[in-house]
Amino acid sequence: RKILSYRERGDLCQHPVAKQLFGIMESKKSNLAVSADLCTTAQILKLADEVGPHICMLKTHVDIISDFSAEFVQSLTELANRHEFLIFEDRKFADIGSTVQHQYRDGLFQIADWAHLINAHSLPGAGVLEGLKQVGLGKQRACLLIAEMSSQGNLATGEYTKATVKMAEEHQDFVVGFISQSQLSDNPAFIHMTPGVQLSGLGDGLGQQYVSPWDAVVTRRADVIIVGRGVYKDPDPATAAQSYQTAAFQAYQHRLTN
Ligand code: UP6
Repeated sequence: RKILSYRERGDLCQHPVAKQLFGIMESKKSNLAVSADLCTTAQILKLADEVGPHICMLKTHVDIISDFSAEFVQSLTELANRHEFLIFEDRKFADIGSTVQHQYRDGLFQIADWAHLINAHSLPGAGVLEGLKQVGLGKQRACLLIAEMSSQGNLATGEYTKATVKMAEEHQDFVVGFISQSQLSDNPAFIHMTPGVQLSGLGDGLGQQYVSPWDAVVTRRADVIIVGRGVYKDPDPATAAQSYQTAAFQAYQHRLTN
C-alpha cells in the first residue's frame, strides 16, 4: 500500500511542531531519532554534535543526568538549531493532570521551556493530557501518547492501545502521534515513533526487544525509529547514526514506491 511522503503529511497536519518535524525529515532525509541515554551533560552534548547531521530528533531522559544545568539546555538548544533537529524529552508522564503540570513546568528541569516534544502514558485518563496541554500549548509544544511498548510482557496492548488512539484523536491540538510498535491510525497527521530498534542484537537481558530498522519501518510502518545503544554505545556514533539513517530512510523510500 502506497503512502504519503513526509512532505505531503507536513502539509496536511495542523500542529506547528509536527509540521516542523515532517519538514526536517524530508529535507535532511532522516527518520532517525537518537536516544541520548547518557548521564553527563558533556557526553550528551558531544553525542548530539556528532550525530546531529543524521537525525531529525534527539531524545533525552533528563532525570538521569548528574550535572543538569541551564547552560546545558542552552547548549543543547544551540545544537538543535545548528543541526536542525527537535528535542524530545522522554519523560513518560503518568500521573493526574495537576501533578504532571508541575512535573512538566517546574522543578529542576523545567521541561516545558526547552523540549519541543514530550510523551505521556494514557493510563491516568485524559486528565494527564489536559494538564500537560495547559502548560505546553502556549509554548507551541507537542505530545506523543505511549500506545504500545517494546518491552517484554508490557500491558499496553489490545483495548488499552485502542483507547489510547481514541484519546489522541480527541486531543489533536496537542497530541501529534504515538510511541508504538506498529501503525495504529490511518490519520496521516499522526506520527508513529518506534523504539526498540537495533541492527545487531535481539534484546538487552532486561526485557528490551529489538527489531531492525527495516522491520520497524516496512513491516511495522513506523515513521521514525528511535535508537539508543545501537548508536551511543558504538565506538563511532556518527558513523553508526549514518548507518541507521540510511537503513531507515531506504525503508521509507521502499514504502513510498511499493
Ligand atoms: N523506550 C523503549 N521502549 C518503549 C518506550 N521507550 O525502549 O516502549 C525508550 C527507552 C530508551 C530508548 O527508555 O531510552 O527508548 C531505547 O533505548 P535502546 O535503543 O538503547 O534500547
